[in-house]
Amino acid sequence: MDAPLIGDLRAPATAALPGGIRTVSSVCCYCGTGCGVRVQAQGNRVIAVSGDDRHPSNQGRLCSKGMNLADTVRRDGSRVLRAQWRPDRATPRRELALDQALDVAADRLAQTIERHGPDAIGFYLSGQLLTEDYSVFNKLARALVGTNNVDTNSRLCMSSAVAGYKQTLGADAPPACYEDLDAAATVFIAGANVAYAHPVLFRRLEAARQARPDMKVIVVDPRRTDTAAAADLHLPILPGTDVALFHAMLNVMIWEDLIDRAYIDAHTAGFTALKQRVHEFTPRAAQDVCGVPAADIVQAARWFARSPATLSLYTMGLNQSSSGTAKNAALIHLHLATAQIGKPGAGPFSLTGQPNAMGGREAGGMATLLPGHRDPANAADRAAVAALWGVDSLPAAPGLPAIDMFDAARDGRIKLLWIVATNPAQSLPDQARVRAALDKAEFVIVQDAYAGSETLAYADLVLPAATWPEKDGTVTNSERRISRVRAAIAPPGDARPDWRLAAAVATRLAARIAPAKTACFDYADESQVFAEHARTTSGRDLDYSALTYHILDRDGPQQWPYHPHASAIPRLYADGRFATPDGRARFVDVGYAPVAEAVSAQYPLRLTTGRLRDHWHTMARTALSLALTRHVEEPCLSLHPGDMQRLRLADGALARIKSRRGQLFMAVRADEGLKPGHAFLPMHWGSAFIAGDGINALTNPARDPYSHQPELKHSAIAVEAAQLPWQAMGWLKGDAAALRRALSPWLRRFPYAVLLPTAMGGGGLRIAVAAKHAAPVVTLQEMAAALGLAQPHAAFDDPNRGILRRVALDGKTPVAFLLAGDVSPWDALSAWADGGPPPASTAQLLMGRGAPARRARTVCVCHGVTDEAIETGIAAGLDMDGLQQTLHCGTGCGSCGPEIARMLARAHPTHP
Ligand SMILES: Nc1nc2c(c(=O)[nH]1)N[C@H]1C(S)=C(S)[C@@H](COP(=O)(O)OP(=O)(O)OC[C@H]3O[C@@H](n4cnc5c(=O)[nH]c(N)nc54)[C@H](O)[C@@H]3O)O[C@H]1N2
Ligand SMILES: Nc1nc2c(c(=O)[nH]1)N[C@H]1C(S)=C(S)[C@@H](COP(=O)(O)OP(=O)(O)OC[C@H]3O[C@@H](n4cnc5c(=O)[nH]c(N)nc54)[C@H](O)[C@@H]3O)O[C@H]1N2
Ligand code: SF4
Ligand SMILES: [Mo]
Repeated sequence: MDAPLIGDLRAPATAALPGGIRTVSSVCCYCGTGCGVRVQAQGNRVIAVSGDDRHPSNQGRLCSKGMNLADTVRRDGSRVLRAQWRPDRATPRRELALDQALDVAADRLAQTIERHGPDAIGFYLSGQLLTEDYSVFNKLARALVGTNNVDTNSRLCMSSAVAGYKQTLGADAPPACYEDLDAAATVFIAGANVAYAHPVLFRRLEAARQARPDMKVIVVDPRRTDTAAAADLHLPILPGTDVALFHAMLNVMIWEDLIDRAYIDAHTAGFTALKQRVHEFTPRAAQDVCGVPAADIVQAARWFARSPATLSLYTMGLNQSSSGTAKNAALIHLHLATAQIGKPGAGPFSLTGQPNAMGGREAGGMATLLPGHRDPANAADRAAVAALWGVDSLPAAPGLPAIDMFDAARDGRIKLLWIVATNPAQSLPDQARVRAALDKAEFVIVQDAYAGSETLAYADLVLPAATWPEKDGTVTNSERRISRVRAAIAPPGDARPDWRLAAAVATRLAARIAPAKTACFDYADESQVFAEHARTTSGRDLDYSALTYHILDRDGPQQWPYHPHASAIPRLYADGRFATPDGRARFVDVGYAPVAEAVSAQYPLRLTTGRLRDHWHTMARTALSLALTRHVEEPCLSLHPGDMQRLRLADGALARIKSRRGQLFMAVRADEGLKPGHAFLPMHWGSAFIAGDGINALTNPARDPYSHQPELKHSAIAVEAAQLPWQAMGWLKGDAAALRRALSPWLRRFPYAVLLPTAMGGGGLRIAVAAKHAAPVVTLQEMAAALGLAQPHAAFDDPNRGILRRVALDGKTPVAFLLAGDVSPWDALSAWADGGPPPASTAQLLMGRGAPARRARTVCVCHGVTDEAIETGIAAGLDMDGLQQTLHCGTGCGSCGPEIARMLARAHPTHP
């Protein structure tokens, strides 16, 4: 095992001329759209990434994140390069050789199994792993360790979609494909902000609308997102009430005879009971529950049912809910009742979040799944997989889904956690509980690629992982399309592909506990792992047992089910036969249940959380790119302007946000896209970037009874003005990763602190404290020293008032500045540091005189166009074409298009 582990990964997957530039076809490592990319590499550097116009899923398009991928492949201190270990918690971790680290892992696993049994071990994996990674981890957990405790962050993401499909259509298979976006007449988007989260699909939708202007787009989202703003009909529902809305739409369809009785009779079961149930869900009744006008519900039902082809797109607004499975089922019902499925342009299309959450579902990468869409609770399924894996049997005891796995660690049932390619100390709800679990577990292995993750702080053993674009394997995207991911460069340091680390530990563990199983993990390369995995799909609904790397290399990406001599199957269930024993789809008699945590006098606001356009999750990668951090530089809690007024909070003021589980301090921002009583936090900021336990300190771990998915989309909170009158902001030009390391210890010292990685090509820090004088002055001197501002070029100090303002220049441009006490010159200084013109007088600027320039935000990343420039253009009378021609904004990847459209609509309310 040692030879392949150490030796063969240095050569990239494509043939290369020494020293020359080579191009490798691969897939973007972010969202489940699964865009094909061409990676240009030279030596061990990635020099450019562009869209692959031969890839059927994106046809050359990329969004802002994909366009800036090259910028995030860095070696300058952002990566985990060596294994690290601590023999006990009192000792700091030290680096050790990879071989030794693998032995430590095997020893601890063997010990834990011996002392506490296999179910004292939990594997917590990720939808960002490749199918090959999942396969080996899954086999290691179930066939060698002997536990079903192998779950993934897809539990926070796709598990309600899985449960919804299985309950209704019989199998976890999204029936539609991206071509359906071109063919749909009505697109029903529920709980998805496609403009931000699946931008390349949104580009395709925009193009389809342009080609067919009578297409109708309906968006169901409590917030007026850029996606909702572009819709023909926006239903701003109260969070958590989707089931009532969908039931009411079905009620209208039945009442107005818009259902397809022949289809229902021929291809479904269970309609009568559901019909009874939805009887009481009149549009009026739903209006009261959902907060959406009854007339709009009727309109949505008519557009949905009467259109020749209706496609639904849905994601976390449905899935991340204590009734996530019911929401999925209730939406799928609408398709079954109107026969809007199995034909071009139609179907319930769950968009996948992570790049390979689909592959994980296929490979059995969840406690509740086995490879090939099998069920660990089913003895025949277990026996089939055991036979395929060449072992006698698989464990029968149910495995723990994510939240329960961490609860089990917290109460001592799980002793050893192995966490791979996910960052639970930021992304799981109720961080106090999660962090207690990580503290309590006897041994925590964290296998990560980037050095900044919050979870690393809890690791007893760190295993250095290779990451995109250093890994080879396969991923499946939302439309069931399997693509090859190809390495373009070698991993740095001791970093290794995840499956190789798993296989190497497995080999060592087998030698200790089950020598006969050693051979089970003897794979020469990825293609062998894939071949073994593909066999598990044979005869199953997703069958791609005939697919090989060779075919993928020769014929390009392929959709499943894949049969080599049949034509592709772009959409499922065209014949009305579903994946149930009798071939009939099921209507499930589900009721409406409100969110788990109601608002109260003490916690009167409804908090929802979600994504920003240019950040990815806990920002391991996106925080390294200056271009990507410029769209939204600082985290904010968005509130309705009326609520801000009531709470006496101005734009940018600091607030204290509390839930029943935790609190944090954050700046607030008015957002007219929110209804009164609602608040929104981006999910991206954790304790690596802000003071406290991150945004999930607030969120609720209540979960869906079927999918076990937590309700990340709703918690009750209270907001009040923070009593933190003294603020300081500092900035230093330089290497962003090094600055981040230097500045991050400061986060723990203040109630409010935000790190601004990459700000203006350096690193920034904003802090606030309650004390007005003594403590801050000490802090100030320290901060000035840390920023190299002891001898600044220009200074304005007034220690008695706790005010200090300093700038260091290199020639005529700032290289560092510090503002304390009153930070109002920050915007002007940072505009200057961004490359803007120098002020007439630095001294005047530091005294806070002259026009306080607002720091502009980059809307168009491709052409560096700011909101200010766009607003000026709009004020001068430019329309979308004019803005594109003069400023070029929106002419690159197009991700900023919806935002520009919205800015135009705001300026000219009559011309949307
Ligand atoms: N830029 C970017 N793109 C990403 C990601 C990223 O981190 N950044 N992550 C990827 C991943 S893993 C995922 S899972 C997807 C997620 O993709 P999306 O689900 O589209 O994104 P979110 O912002 O999490 O949530 C979508 C919307 O749900 C709404 N919502 C909240 N509560 C409710 C409700 O009760 N009902 C309804 N109908 N809507 C509600 C929110 O207001 C929000 O606008 O994005 C993927 N793409
Ligand atoms: N409040 C709130 N919380 C949420 C959500 C929400 O909407 N609201 N959304 C949830 C959803 S849908 C998701 S998917 C999760 C995502 O949450 P996480 O999975 O925790 O987020 P990431 O930042 O993607 O974490 C990936 C980690 O893997 C590391 N990594 C990157 N590439 C590799 C690799 O190839 N190998 C290894 N071993 N490591 C690698 C990165 O450095 C990073 O630490 O967050 C969930 N949490
Ligand atoms: S839409 Fe953007 S983030 Fe998603 S796969 Fe395509 S380029 Fe990557
Ligand atoms: Mo996700």
